[in-house]
Amino acid sequence: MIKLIVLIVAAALIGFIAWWFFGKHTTQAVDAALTDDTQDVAVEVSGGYSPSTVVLKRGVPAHITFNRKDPSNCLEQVVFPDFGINQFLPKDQDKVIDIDTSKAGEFDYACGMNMFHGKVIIK
Ligand SMILES: [Cu+2]
Repeated sequence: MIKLIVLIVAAALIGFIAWWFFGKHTTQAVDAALTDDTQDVAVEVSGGYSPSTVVLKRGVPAHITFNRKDPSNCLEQVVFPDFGINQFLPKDQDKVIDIDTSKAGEFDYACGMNMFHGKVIIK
């Protein structure tokens, strides 16, 4: 009987954790604001990337404006390995990064030490 209760509690806990992570991922995707020939989205860097996922439209030149509020030197660099981008983010300043949207897909980016992660979805 005790084993059954432990099993049920464990299953409920796993379910909760899965829901927590899944829920977080879906709410944090933000579409870029689209004008005639460009699209823009802002990402705040503070203990991670917010929003952590941005959605861009394929074929439209895109700019992601990073603004780093975080004083740690961990997040002062942003690396997009798929695009060959490795940029320094000055603190409390907008840093615009151009993204090549010619190819659709999901592209991860990270801080210089690969500890914090964000994602760009081009579709
Ligand atoms: Cu880091």
